[in-house]
Amino acid sequence: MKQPNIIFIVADDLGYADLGCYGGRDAVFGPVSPVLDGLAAKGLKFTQGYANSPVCSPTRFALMTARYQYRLRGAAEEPINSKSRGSATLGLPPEHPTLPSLLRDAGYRTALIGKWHLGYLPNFSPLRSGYEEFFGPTSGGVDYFTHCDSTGQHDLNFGEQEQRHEGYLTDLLSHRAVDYVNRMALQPAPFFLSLHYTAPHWPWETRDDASKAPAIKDNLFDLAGGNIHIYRRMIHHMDEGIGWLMAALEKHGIARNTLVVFTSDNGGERFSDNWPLVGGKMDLTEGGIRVPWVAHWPEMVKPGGESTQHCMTMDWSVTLLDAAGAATHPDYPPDGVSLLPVLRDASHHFHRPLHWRMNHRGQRALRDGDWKYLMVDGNEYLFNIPADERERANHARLEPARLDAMRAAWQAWDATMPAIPAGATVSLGYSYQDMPQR
Ligand SMILES: [Ca+2]
Repeated sequence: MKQPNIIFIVADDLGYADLGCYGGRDAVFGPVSPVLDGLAAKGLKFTQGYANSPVCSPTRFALMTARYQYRLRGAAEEPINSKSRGSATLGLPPEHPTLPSLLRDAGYRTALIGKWHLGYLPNFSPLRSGYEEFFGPTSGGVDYFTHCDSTGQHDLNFGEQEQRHEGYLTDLLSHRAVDYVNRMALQPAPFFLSLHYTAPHWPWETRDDASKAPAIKDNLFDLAGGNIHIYRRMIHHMDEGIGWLMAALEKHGIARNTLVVFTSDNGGERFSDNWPLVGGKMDLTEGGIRVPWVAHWPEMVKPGGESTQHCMTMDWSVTLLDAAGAATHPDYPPDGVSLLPVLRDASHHFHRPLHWRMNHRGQRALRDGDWKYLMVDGNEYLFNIPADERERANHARLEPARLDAMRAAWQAWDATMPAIPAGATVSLGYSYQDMPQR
């Protein structure tokens, strides 16, 4: 079969139920995500898919390397923050094979349009890690209009050069993605486009909120701003852009053999809807890690499918390589497992234990079959996820043998990973003092 084009779309801090197709409510203006809902209806939707981490940059390390992020020092930052500027260690090492470098070596044209968040110049950049083109911010969050990061530094780049543009970032990224498809459609080689939106990450600005930018400039966490209406509109702007992108694929007659995958890098933040899950960004409860996974690929994926296959970000990296017929690097064997059999047949299932750990609050988690072992602040929990997705009914005392077995399994996995390094940082945007918790 001809190698498919691949478009991998990542939303930033989008929660499990923010999209209509995952049970999200309509906004006052109507459906929040009609384009993505349509892709799910015409493609395959995963209901038990996870992010490799409940926070930005660690998940992105896993996406790029197809391995547990704990293997790399930079991924121990929760997340990489602006103090990492100039660091020679806190980033994705250029010599490490990556999803884009392996696809490029298999004949693909490659581009990252959107957020990088895997280390700063002069040591790290998308162009040094397999992308031929890059347009976007390199830090964890920027204002949608000034394109400045939390330190006030302008952070919109073309390749390795700073480049200033007028406009709302979500739209700039969407237009640039359409332009990329228009250019690549004329070439014989297949393409791999990573479209990593910053939406719907703070600050809370819609396309019509340019006047808010000056006040937000020194507080990108935007603790006095936002509401669910603004938040839903931000998602809608991204959804519109994905609609423009799909229209470009149709116009060039290449939609049929283009694999489009959509997900989020971690669970939802303060305005997101994670129902019925508990917790959010930074948490290993389901709300922090369970995310939407939609795959649209008419050539391969039958419409209307739904899969309960357990999977996490790095599995998708392997899946894309598998779909492209690209090899992994023998010195860097993947921890991820290909989901291509599930894309071919939504009823296909395989056993897939998934592990996480966080420096923040000493969190540990193992999802194995129906069960989940969780540790937070030294407290242990055992949940039957299909029966209790909300993780309120703790079986730890009821089933000590299962608890012991799952703890031992987590520890056996952890022993295969480097320890959390001394000096690894945890960065929180706000605390209980800023916002009441449940
Ligand atoms: Ca994020």
